[in-house]
Amino acid sequence: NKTMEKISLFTISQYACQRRTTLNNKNKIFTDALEILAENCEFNENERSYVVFARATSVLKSLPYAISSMTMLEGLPNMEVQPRAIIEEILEDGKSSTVESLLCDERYKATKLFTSIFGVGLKTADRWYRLGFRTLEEVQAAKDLKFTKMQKAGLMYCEDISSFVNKAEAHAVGQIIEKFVHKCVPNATVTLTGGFRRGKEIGHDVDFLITCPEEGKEEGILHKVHSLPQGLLLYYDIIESTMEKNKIPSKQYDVMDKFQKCFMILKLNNTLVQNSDLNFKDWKAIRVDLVIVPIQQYAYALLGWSGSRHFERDLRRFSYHEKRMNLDNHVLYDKTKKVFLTAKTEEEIFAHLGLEYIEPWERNA
Ligand code: DCP
Ligand code: MG
Repeated sequence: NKTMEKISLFTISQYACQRRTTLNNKNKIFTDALEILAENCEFNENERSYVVFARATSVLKSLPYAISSMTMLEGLPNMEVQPRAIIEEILEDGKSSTVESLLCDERYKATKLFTSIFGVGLKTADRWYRLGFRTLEEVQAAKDLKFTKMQKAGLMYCEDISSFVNKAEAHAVGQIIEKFVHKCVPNATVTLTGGFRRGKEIGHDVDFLITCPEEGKEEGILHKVHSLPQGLLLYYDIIESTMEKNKIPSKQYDVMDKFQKCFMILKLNNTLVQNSDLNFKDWKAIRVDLVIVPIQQYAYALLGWSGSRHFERDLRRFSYHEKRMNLDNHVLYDKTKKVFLTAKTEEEIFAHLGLEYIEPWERNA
């Protein structure tokens, strides 16, 4: 066992896409703390520090053993001064005072609460904070706040949505979506992706990719969502595709893709939910994302939507810096050979990049 540890110390890559990271996290006490700090950097739009905390977190998640002393960090990649200081604090006191005080910080708490609402991003959260709001009750009671249609729905169902979706609920939603899609196009396929594909027990939403064997047949599906059984569709917003043919992925970390998609809130019946007023109801509002993918881009879309976010970020970074290739959710472009590399499966994409295949449940980086 000790030999195994020594070997892994020297072979751990700085890239998450060259590590196998299951949900069996042996360093949760550290990664929970570091993730809070990373999140706060995102709130402050401090990209540089965000990356430092996120990379250290991800390395710790991949270790097959628990860190129990500072010397065990030697030889590990991405362990910079800021995360090291936090790890040291936790090793000494069992907790980090920096994290403890952040958890009591007014702005952090409000930003966390507000951005948890569907339709509320950093800009809105910050505006509400500067207007003096600290709770959702205050926001909802405010006389002259204007909400978008999305935010109204987000606020209306915030209790259900923030309570997380479990696996059984995700599968039940999958059956509803599949039935609807097959009514539109009988041989279309619906694939559960996102965190649930990585084996997670809970998620903040349920993500599905929809594709058809014959290119083009998938195009009309989303505009029929209103034909879902009466009352199930609590909210939906269709984003039209902005795809261009033979577009070379421009930016290194282009997170938003150009597929047609639908952000919705579905009513899932027959699940008992207890609300904060201690009343029970027999349905739950669930956030669902549907993504429409042309078959030639399916492998890239599946790889891109399976996450984790950090795994995706490092896949793109690895492609760009180590292979001179640009990767996004649509294509892979080889800048040396000046060609687009086609792929039918995720395995082929890893092979194009010269990477060992990493299974979805090993991408919890
Ligand atoms: N993703 C992407 N491009 C987008 C949106 C998401 O590449 N425009 C990727 C990154 C995520 C995955 O798709 O890992 C799914 O997004 P989620 O935000 O739903 O994240 P998860 O499903 O991983 O986590 P959660 O359990 O919070 O839903
Ligand atoms: Mg998800």
